[in-house]
Amino acid sequence: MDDKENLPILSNSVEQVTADLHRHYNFTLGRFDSDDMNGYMMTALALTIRDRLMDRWRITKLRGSRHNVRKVMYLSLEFLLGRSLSNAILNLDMEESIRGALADFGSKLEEIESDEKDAGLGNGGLGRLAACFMDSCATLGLPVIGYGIRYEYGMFHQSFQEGRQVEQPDHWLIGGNPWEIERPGHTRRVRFYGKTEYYNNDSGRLCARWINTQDVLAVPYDMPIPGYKNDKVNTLRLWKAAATDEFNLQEFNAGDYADAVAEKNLAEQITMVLYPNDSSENGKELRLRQQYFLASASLQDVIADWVMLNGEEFNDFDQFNCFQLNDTHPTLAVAELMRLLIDDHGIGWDEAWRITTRTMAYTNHTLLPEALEKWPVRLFRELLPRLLDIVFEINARFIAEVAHRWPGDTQRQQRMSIIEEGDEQYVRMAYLAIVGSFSVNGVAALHSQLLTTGLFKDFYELWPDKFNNKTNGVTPRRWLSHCNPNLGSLLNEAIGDGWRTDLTELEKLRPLADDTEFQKRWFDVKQRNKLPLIERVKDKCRVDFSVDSLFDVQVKRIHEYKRQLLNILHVIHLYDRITRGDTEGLVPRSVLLGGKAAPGYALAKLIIKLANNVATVVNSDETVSPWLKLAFLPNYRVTSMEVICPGTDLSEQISTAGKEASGTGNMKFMMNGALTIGTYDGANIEILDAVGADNFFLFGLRVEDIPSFRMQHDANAIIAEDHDLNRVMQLLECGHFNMFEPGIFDPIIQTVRNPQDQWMVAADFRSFIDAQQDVNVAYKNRSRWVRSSILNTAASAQFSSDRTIAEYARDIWKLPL
Ligand code: 26Q
Repeated sequence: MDDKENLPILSNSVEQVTADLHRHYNFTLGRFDSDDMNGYMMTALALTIRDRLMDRWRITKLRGSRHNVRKVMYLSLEFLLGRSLSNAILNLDMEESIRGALADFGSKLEEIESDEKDAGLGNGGLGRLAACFMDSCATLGLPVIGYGIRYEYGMFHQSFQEGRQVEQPDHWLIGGNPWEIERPGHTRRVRFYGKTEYYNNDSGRLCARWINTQDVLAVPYDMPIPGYKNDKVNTLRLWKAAATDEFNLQEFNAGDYADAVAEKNLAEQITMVLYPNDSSENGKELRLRQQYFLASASLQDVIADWVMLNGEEFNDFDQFNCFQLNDTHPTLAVAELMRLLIDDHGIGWDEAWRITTRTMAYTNHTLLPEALEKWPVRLFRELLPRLLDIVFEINARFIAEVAHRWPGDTQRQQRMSIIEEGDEQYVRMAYLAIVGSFSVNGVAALHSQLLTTGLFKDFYELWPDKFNNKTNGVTPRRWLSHCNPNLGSLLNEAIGDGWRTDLTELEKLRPLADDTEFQKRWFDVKQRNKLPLIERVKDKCRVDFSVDSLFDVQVKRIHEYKRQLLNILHVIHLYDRITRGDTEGLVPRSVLLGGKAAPGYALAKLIIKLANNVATVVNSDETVSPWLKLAFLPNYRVTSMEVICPGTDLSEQISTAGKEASGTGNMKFMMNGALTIGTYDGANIEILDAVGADNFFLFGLRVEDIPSFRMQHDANAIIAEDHDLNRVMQLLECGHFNMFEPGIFDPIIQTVRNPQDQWMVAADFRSFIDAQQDVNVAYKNRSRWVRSSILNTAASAQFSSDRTIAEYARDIWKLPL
């Protein structure tokens, strides 16, 4: 080790941390008074911690950039980081000294932490998964760099007006982001529009170049990703768009100075806002610009580093570089790497294709056919003409391969073509990703299996070895250590603290599940964890949850396939029972919903309105509210989940079978000792296998049952024959929850009654109600419930993202662990 690699490491003594806090507060931030101290104190504290990350960061980078180190680039349009302060404190083991230093200012750590805004650079599961993966990569000491976009506005802020969702912009960078480091020296240039020109190079070879382009600069901002107590700090590089200096020189010279400067906005628009849609928003040009901007800037970055170390020798580029594509969103990277190798580095097609297809790996996150991304060729041609040439060439060669393998099967050629034909041509991004990658993975066992038998069957027949499964996971640092310190202490006392880095240690809990003394302590922790959640619900929803009730929670994006509606129907059913006086054996229940609807998704927004209206009726009825409460928590985000999952008894994972690729909230709840009521879908299946059927409430149709069930049953007959469902529908249809807003819920009623209802709400109602009755019975037997709760945590080890990342490293990335 040379001395550049010695860690000077700033001291973590209370004295040194106090001095640094003072220095940053007074000098870096220029604060002399103590008005509005907390906001600035948060920044001063973040800078104090960042100082301690710097040398570890520099050394991690130095080691990762040597020429014989294989590295991975995780490309994602979303990184849903949430807050970073508490995570850094945990991973650097600084809590004690910081608490000591803050005492000097008369501040409390909890209050300062709450001043940090969430980095909401993602929609939901896919974005949060990227963040958990970054944490695990750093903790496992793997050379993985995240590449994403520095959106000026993250996921919108949600509030309710008369029960309806209202969206407000999330200007999260206001007040500054103390974690990011701007690196203007690594700025890249990304091209748009223009056309392809062919020319003969010096050796007479026909070459292509992309001319008359309108360029945008990509400026990187690096965020540190600290590993857990291992002195490693990885990098998340987020790109911001900036205008080039020559931007609209013409107008500028014509004297339209102000107009020319205003035009800069056009370039800077690219990274202005996150698309708040968690299924594809088709055909929006700005979105395609974002995708290419990320792909091109990131690839240029990696190639520039490569050339610096290796010169123009790309032969073994694939041995040292791997790009993981987080869904199809960054898939233009396939065509862009081809372009860079061929046009800018003079490599022939076959060699460029060999390098590309040994470098790219693709993760799929959806089974909904309507969510598969496709782009109109017309738009693609205009924005990225040179890329389209390359996509067409990739497709021509690929179709020739298909024709060779299945001679005469023209239908198959059409089915598999990267270009969808029809009135309008489209580029099918998933097919481009599969053709251009050496690995294609799903995110849970069922999902990966359904990809090979359904959506991507043809491709599986051609290349069975490309396909694999990597069941998702979540980081136990944030989702157990940080969010649930009460449980953490109990675990430490019971089984030692090895679980913090090796979650399989949780298995040691199993023998304690029947220990009544331990059960009592476990129960006490859960009850204590309900208190902050009760406060939050009271504060944000004006609803009082009783600590003695069963906490029944469904938090996730609002989607028909996730079936929040089924949950609401259950609440209406309980309400109906209670108002009829049928409360015998009933356990008091507090039902919590949370989640955002895409602003353009009318039915999802109406489901929110229904939930809020039902809540008003249920909570204001004095005969009902001792038994049942319903609240919809506004602005659900990463930080809310940190309060919610430790206090939850029952986790609702009730998607229509075959629709939820994996789910990751289900794992966070399980780790924190919630029991799951769930369908046979996504990672629920693996949770059920791990914990056993006695400790899981399974209900509903299975994927394989759905087609034949649909042939034989229709929703209206089911409703007519099911007394309870019939009453629920009557309450909805008579306007009981919308007395002064007649007819507003008709679209919801229609979906439940629709014989073609894709989401099978009526079909699964009876089974769901029965499973909820089992939950009720189970909760009354405290010892049995707590035993199950302990066993859930004990069996949750496999849902650590450390396990997931170890599998990516071994099977796809070929990184030594
Ligand atoms: C695409 C094109 C244009 C605009 C938006 C989008 C877009 C953005 C986000 C499409 C999809 C998403 C997000 C999808 C997502 O979060 N999927 C979830 O991924 C999780 C992690 O694998 C799984 O656990 C969930 O089951 C899956 O729904």
